[in-house]
Amino acid sequence: FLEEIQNNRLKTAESIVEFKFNKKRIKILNKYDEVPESNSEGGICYWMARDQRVQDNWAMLFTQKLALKNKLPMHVVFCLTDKFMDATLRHYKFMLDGLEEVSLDLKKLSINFHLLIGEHKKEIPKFVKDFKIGALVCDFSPLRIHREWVEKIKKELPSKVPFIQVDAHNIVPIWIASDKQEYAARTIRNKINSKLGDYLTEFPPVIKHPYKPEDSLRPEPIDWEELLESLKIDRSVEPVDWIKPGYKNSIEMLESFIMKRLKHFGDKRNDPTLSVLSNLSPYFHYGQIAVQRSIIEVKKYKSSASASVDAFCEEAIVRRELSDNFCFYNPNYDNLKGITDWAMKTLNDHRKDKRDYVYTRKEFEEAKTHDDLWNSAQIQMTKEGKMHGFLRMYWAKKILEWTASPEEGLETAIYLNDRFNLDGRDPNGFVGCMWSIGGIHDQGWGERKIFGKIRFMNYDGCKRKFDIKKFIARYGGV
Ligand code: FAD
Ligand code: FO1
Repeated sequence: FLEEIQNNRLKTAESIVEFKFNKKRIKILNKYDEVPESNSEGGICYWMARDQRVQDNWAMLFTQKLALKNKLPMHVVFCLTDKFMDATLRHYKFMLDGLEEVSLDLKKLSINFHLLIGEHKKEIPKFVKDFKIGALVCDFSPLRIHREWVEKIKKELPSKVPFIQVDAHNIVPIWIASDKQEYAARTIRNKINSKLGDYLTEFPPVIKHPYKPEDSLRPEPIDWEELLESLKIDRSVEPVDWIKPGYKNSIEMLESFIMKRLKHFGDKRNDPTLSVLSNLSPYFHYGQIAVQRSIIEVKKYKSSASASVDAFCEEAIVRRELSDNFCFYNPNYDNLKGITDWAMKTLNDHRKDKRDYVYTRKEFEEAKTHDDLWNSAQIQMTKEGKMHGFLRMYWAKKILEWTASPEEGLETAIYLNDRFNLDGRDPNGFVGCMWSIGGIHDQGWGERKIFGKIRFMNYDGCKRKFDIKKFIARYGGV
């Protein structure tokens, strides 16, 4: 797969210079859009954050395009902070192992990789000044932490340095897909699918960079082991070993999905006792593989597995880009102020309903509820770092039912999801929890205790869908 993909990139274009880069993927964040002649000798810099990969990365490609055009060197910087949304050892290990591969891949392409440690708002502008950077490129995330980084860096940048943002995560750039918060998948689906002809293209290759910086500007060698040791992070959540981080492993996971699981995806993706899912979400979250790459490759099997290919595209394009849309246009994407009026009203109408069970966060975390299926799903998440997608809905909805208030329910679901799922701290996660508990992107249903009109799910419903005894036996959530 790796060679075949690289060959297809080379067939598309020898390099980004010949490739017609779609300018709608970029947004000029300050008032300059040309690289100034003077004081740019240090080169062009890509500040990498969400899309942690070399190839198939529009932000990386735009950086190289600018550097080649201006005959300048190219730098990539990543700023590491140990205060990232309570991420634990499990998450930092997965991410740093992937970044180590990025640094090695960039070295082979004569592109410098610098790992900065500290606050983004200080370290990035400092790097731009110290290295006489002529233009700064960044990638895109709708989350407030990233948007604050961008805003603060923009204020600190030397005035002449252009600051350009590229949406390297979504296939249809977020600002092209829609200019407002969408109501549901059905209202964004056509807005995205009708533009795939323009945006779902092959990628040109990132090539060996011909312009080298002066020797004094060489990056420091990185001791990755020592780096992980030095982080002040919560080490009580262990790394998992069933999924290996990094670009090469993500392509292998894509290949195994296509070869072994895709054909059942269409009709079996909601059965947690079967191994049918792509298992790509951890790689998507850290940007170690491009969603666009996975779609290009999966679509090649349209003729032999049409329903599965359509289902995968619906999830990985429409549902995922709907999540980015929600987080981008709704500042309250992770709290109940962000849900619709009908949903808030219905939850308020049932705020005083008697809860048959109420659990503490610790009891939830330790899978100590009365429900063996819920406990098994929790154990799958804490042990494997990835709960099956179908069970995440049931799991979150039960937390609404077994906490004293919807606010506490939502906070608990987001906390546990982000603490244990490798793919946590992601727009999909906030939207997944807000859909389950706050009914976003959903309609109202028959009114019931506690839930009001929020879609209800229960044990018997799961029993009808899959062999819950088999799942419970596997995870022992008695
Ligand atoms: P596959 O079924 O193979 O799907 C492939 C890709 O499609 C996924 O990687 C994802 O990018 C996208 N996708 C699939 N289902 C959804 C969905 N419901 N919404 C948005 N995109 C989707 N996803 C995360 O990435 N991080 C999270 O923290 C997260 N938390 C969730 C919490 C709850 C309560 C719910 C209901 C869903 C959550 N999801 C989250 C969405 C979904 O469950 C996961 O994306 C999916 O299970 C990841 O596994 P996979 O890649 O093997 O899935
Ligand atoms: N991005 C960073 O730029 N620096 C970090 O230190 C960092 C840590 C981190 C830990 C867990 C995790 O799930 C993601 C993390 N990210 C980090 C990546 C983050 O997803 C992107 O920066 C996004 O742009 C933020 O939305």
